[in-house]
Amino acid sequence: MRENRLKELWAEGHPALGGWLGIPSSTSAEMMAHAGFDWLCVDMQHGAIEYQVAVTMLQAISTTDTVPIVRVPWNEPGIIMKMLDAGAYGVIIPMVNSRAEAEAAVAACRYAPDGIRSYGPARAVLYAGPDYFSRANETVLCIPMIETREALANVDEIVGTPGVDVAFIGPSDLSVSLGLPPSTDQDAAEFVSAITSVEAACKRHGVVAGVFAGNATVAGKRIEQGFRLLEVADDGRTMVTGAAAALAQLREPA
Ligand code: 3PY
Ligand code: MG
Repeated sequence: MRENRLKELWAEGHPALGGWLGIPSSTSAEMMAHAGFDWLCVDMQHGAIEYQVAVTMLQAISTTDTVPIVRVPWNEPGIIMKMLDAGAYGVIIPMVNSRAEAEAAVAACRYAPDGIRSYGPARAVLYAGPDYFSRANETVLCIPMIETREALANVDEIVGTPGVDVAFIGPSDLSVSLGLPPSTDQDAAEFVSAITSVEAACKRHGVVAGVFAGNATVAGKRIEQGFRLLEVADDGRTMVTGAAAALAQLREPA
């Protein structure tokens, strides 16, 4: 079975730098993959991506060594299993708030006896190899998101759930849940301590800490704080920022 390169990076002590895909296009997914990210996430929660185009995006990512990850719309076993069958090497699961919800997320990602995943890895065998079934449980990543006040209160129970590989902070939802404006980074004491407490819980349980950073500056800060799975850039914002900068260079300031 094709190895999961993210696990190799972590074993060597490196952070894994990722991109986020919200544009429903195999073309832009292929371009982002060729930019050299360690991983890319096809975001089926927010943005405009449905199942069929998500599959073509996973196929596009497969033209490179970039590890394909999917964020599913919700902690629901049907879509988790379907995206793993489509070849995702990890699933990011929004709004996991308790031990029971973390256990359900893990169960959906694992074949028996570790879980309840149904067998039928239609595209996954093509991407991973014919021995997919025997190695999938140890290879695909289960990545619950910590992004509410409730999840913070239960962080040890969630992060310590057997089978959780990474705890991934959604800083915008976390901010909103804490009564703050949505942001990937801010100075409010409650936000700062939430970030450090999730990282500390990950360290206690030997789990990788991940975070949506939003840009390279915040990603660099999070790496210093101990995070090892980092979203660094997304397709839409990268495109618009580059286009706007080119125009600004030529237009008179208003
Ligand atoms: C959040 O910041 O809440 C996220 O889910 C990142 O996409
Ligand atoms: Mg979120």
